[in-house]
Amino acid sequence: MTLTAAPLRLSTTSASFEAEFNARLHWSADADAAIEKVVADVLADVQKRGDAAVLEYTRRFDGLEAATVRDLELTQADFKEAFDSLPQAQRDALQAAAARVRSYHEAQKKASGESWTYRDADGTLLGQKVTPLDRVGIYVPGGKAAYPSSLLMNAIPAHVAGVGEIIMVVPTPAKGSVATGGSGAGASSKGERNVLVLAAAYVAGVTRAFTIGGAQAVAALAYGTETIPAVDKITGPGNAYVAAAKRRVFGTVGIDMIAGPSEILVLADGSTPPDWVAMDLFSQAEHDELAQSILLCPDAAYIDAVHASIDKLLPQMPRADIIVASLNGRGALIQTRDMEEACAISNRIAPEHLEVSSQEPHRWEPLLKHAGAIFLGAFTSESLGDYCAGPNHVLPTSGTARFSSPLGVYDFQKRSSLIEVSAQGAKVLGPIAAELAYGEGLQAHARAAEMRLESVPPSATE
Ligand code: HSO
Ligand code: ZN
Repeated sequence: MTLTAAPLRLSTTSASFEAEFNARLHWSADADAAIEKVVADVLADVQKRGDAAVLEYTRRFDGLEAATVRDLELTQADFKEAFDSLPQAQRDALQAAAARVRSYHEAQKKASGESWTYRDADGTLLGQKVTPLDRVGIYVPGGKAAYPSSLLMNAIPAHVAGVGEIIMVVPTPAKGSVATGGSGAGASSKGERNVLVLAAAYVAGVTRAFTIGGAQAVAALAYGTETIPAVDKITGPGNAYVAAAKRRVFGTVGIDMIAGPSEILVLADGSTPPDWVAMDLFSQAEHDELAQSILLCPDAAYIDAVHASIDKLLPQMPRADIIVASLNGRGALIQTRDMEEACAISNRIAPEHLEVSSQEPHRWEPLLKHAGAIFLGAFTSESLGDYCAGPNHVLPTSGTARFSSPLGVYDFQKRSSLIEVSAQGAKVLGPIAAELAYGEGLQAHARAAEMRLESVPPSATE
């Protein structure tokens, strides 16, 4: 069977544009009642029974047989061994990527992650103290979406922020396992380990790691067990069970975001080789059947050329079936009246990744407001950002770039306000506070403020 890519072709001048555009763009990750039920039970059970429940679910879902949770813990020696086992080129690439991601996040910390104070006219000191989280958990999916690059993107900003301990969880299902429960004799506590993930853990400086996954791993990190320490925040992508579990433990711990399928939007003025654009569209389409790849361009002949490139390049792609499902399901090639209109539509979509594939990227960039990451110029392929440009590849999806930001150092920090009022300052603030407190009927608040006005400083009373 030959695969044919048939992404929706639209023009903003057509009468049906709005209806077709809205139908194609819509994405809803509605909660699945069956998943919610399983996850709620797993969370409650791990909270109640700790290690014993983690062992039981790991046996049931991953087919891993372990007597204790300690048997599921990876060591620094495991990380080092994985790293050392890689070919030199892969080790070098991991380290080069990590170094660039580190320096980007160090710059981010300098620009917006430092404490500050100032004194107002009464000598009152005001400010903000920035502190890192003590301990975070990073979820790394097993299976087809196990991306070592994502581990770097989560762990490095945590490290740069100064997080004390980074606990990784990564499911390692038993070799050839099915979710039927442990078979007893012969079963092992060692599942299919992803060497690149362990090597990335070495490079990124993960503190401890457990080969557990699913809702049980999220529960263990959120509530803590006898062996697994409770963390303050859980980050990292996962399947529908992991996403549901993260939503539910939010409040007990912080979470990063609930990521939807990958998205790329290419805004093209027709000057980039069409093959490049076709491959960039493929690069997100190959992640997932539900990924979204969109081209916006004012030039119909150029859109035809990109479509021809898609047809030409598709047969070479090992993941052609995923690419076709994604392009045909959620992809679109949209002809706009001009580049200004293309920018306006891009803002409506608020894509995760936005490529400005133009000779004049800086002309259009000021018009672009909503996007997780903006890639300027024909040489900036989105894939460079996924691995090694430096900025984080954990980005807001599904239009959430309208109100949220890439994962960053700030996600692993928190802020405390600092206030130091002088005797002089108390005289100014006291009456204001007292007035408002009486208005709210809160006498103690008012009196606490007024006492500072009446009294001499404590050091003067013997
Ligand atoms: N593009 C993905 C991240 C990734 N790409 C990992 C390759 N590996 C985030 O949307
Ligand atoms: Zn990617």
